[in-house]
Amino acid sequence: MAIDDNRRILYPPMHPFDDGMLKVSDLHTVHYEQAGNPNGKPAIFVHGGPGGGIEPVYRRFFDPEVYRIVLFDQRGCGKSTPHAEIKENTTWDLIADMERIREHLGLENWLVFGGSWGSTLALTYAEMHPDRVNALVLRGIFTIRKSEIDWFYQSGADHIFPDSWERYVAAIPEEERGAMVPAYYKRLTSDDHQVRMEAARAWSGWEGSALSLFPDPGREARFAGDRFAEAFARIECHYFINGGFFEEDGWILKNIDRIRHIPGVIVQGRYDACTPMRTAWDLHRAWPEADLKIVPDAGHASSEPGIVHELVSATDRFRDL
Ligand code: STX
Repeated sequence: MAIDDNRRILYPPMHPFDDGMLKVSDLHTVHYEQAGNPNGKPAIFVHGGPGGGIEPVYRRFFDPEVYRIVLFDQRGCGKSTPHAEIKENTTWDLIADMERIREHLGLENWLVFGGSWGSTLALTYAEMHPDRVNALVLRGIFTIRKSEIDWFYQSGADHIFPDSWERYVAAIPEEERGAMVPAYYKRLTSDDHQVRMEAARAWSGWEGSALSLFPDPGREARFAGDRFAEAFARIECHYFINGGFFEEDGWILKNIDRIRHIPGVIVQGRYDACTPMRTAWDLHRAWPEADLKIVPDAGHASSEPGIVHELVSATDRFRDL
């Protein structure tokens, strides 16, 4: 298969026209921003991790003349407060926050866009509130099943990235390596700040090293930076040890009938080592009406050229919906 050199690229950088903080509980305040056309078609960007926060580049998956782009930092990360807080922080809290943001902005429904953990949360949100979703654009599909967590944090991805894996396991004593997520959880929730931060840097550095087809040293360094790492590692590990707070492993796929009528695009990198294509394929089998776009020369990251092409093509395609 030839690589298409007429690939779509991101829209130009843009500034938000609105930036706000919404108090969602006694403990948590969530940061959101809006960019693009204030009277445009609403779209919400759901970031990954959980605990990854938003970046200015995420605005650029949408045509700013067409879309009213809403982005938010999920509980405990980005500019949301308190930073790295895992209390009152579950999938169901985040879904309630999305509804709070939608109501706060006076929006009836929106396009929901999410990659990786963002696809997990976008799918769950849609299954809980199908009437609020007019289209789904999903990338790097992750449904937080035990098998998916095991692949990246216990055994699987180490066969592809044994070099960075070595640094990930080095933070845990040998006798605890049979259960890496619980071993990390213990350290990430330690009262000792230094223990917490060492674990956070190792956990996040591992994930940052394994996301794209070609290495991106800048990303690995940013992931291992203290502020990002603390929220990302603590919140991810908290969600994973709790199975995403679902009553049943595989809940998202089992409830797919709730959303099969919604127009959807599934974008998946063939060489995604973080959320391997198995899950996108399972989703495609369960939801054949959605359009599956397999990118032959990409890993996990939303920044990979073939992934950008498919994501921008998808938001363009849904602009008249
Ligand atoms: N975690 C995958 C995920 O959602 C299982 C993810 N990994 N890195 C990211 O998200 C960001 C690049 C968004 C931080």
